[in-house]
Amino acid sequence: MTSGPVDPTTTGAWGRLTALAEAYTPDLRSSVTAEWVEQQTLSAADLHVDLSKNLFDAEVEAALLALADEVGLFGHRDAMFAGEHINVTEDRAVLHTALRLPVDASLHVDGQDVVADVHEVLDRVYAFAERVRSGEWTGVTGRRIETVVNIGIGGSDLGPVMAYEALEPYRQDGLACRFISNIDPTDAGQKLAGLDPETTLFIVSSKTFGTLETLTNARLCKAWLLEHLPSDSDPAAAVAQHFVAVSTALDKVADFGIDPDNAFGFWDWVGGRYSMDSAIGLSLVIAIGPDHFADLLAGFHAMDEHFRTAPAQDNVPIRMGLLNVWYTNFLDAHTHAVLPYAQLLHRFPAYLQQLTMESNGKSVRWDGTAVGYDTGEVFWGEPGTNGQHAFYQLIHQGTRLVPADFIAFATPAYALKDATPEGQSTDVHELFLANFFAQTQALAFGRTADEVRAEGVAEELVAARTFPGNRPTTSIMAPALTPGVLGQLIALYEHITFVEGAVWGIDSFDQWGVELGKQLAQQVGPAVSGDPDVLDEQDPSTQSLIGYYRKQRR
Ligand code: G6Q
Repeated sequence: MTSGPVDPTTTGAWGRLTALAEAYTPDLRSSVTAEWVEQQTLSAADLHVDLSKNLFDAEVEAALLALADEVGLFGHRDAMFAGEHINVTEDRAVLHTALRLPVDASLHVDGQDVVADVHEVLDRVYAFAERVRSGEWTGVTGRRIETVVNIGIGGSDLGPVMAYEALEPYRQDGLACRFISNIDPTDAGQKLAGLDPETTLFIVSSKTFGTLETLTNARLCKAWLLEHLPSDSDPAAAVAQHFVAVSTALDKVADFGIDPDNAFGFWDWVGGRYSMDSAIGLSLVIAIGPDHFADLLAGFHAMDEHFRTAPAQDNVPIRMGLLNVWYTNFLDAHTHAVLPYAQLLHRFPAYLQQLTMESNGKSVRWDGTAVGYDTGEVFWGEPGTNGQHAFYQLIHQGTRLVPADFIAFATPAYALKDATPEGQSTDVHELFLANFFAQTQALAFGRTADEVRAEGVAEELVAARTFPGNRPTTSIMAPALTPGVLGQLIALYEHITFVEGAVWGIDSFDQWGVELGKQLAQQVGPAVSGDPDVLDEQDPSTQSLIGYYRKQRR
């Protein structure tokens, strides 16, 4: 990286977008024509993406694409794929895309053959997973593993949990995963309850192997294991058979007592929140098997290739990322909803919260200069139709603009028929999808006062029952929620996040706020335990809160 980031507000395109936003009066009822829908429906691998019900027109689209060009988005994208150190504040390459390169690809970065390194670890992960799945790998008493417990937090937890839930139909029977992340002792207490130590395998997943939560939970689990195994079990053999680790700090793994032969590495060029397709996915590989995990990686790679090579106008991550910039910086949106019509994706919004908000929650550009514009929307969501009975009211009729992504699949994981009392049989997935289609329709086109009156609604209720419409949505559909499609969806949002960060000129790959949190807890800890000197060093509010805690604690 030779020159500094472009301040996007100094570009010609930014000025044009400002003027276009001032003059823009959306009317989706008239602008969503068949021709517009055809133009604005894009494909990326297996994803079918309809952008037509967003708030933009051809001029806005052209100005957004010009903005991408003027801020150097395309060069920045190519620099990421080539392994340049675009994570400037940590002086690191950003190469999660290398985790899913096929074995015959070629990429050398900082003197290392990255593809060979990735596949060497992947082969070990697959071989280990097969041993667990087949029952060849046993616990110390010779019984096969039935439960895998992943101990990790943040990027070492959210991806594996989300994908484990999403790919439930692909799991091996008789082999379940549990995930311990929180240092709230309730988490370990609940997840260990009912487990048989003889058939439990723990995976300690931590990039740094220095995270307080994970190391504390790992010690709790080790103590629990040794306490509950038959008393004649050899402790060292028990740890060796029941604990493995995933980390970039293999020396610290050995210090913990885990055999380095049972540790799986990755590299500092994989950010935590971008790591679920590295060895951090070990629990998932054991659950769904190497073949399905390979399909997941192929899905990621297909989206990478689309992002890397598709012309900007047809490039789904570029178009969606630029629309998010338009909403954030020109139409004053502050949040972005992701609404999967797929119960199996119930942890997807939580996963995206970390991906997007940890990446783009920054207020200086990568050279340290302050941004003079908003960055990083608040991402949130829940599966439909549950959300419809909760917060959709605000999206339909509230005062705030909430752009939303709706996600649905043509074929369901479970095909169930409902037999009505009248003897009719209904495909429940069609009832479900009818909601998906109807919601984006209602959000876009609303219901005018005249339409409400025509239904015979009393005049004094017409205003409350009128829907303004022009609420923007993107519809993302795919044939089914397969491992490959899940990989495509995750990579889509990784690259949307990249596009937004590139326009804003920020470093989307550091997380100094997270690091601060890790330090602060260590600093306050002794005060909580009653150290008067450390308590004295705290601010008055913290002293008072700790005082309350110490009086109330039973
Ligand atoms: C991710 C973040 C953060 C991280 C966790 C766990 O990008 O840096 O969520 O993943 O703090 O860190 P370790 O994997 O090092 O334990």
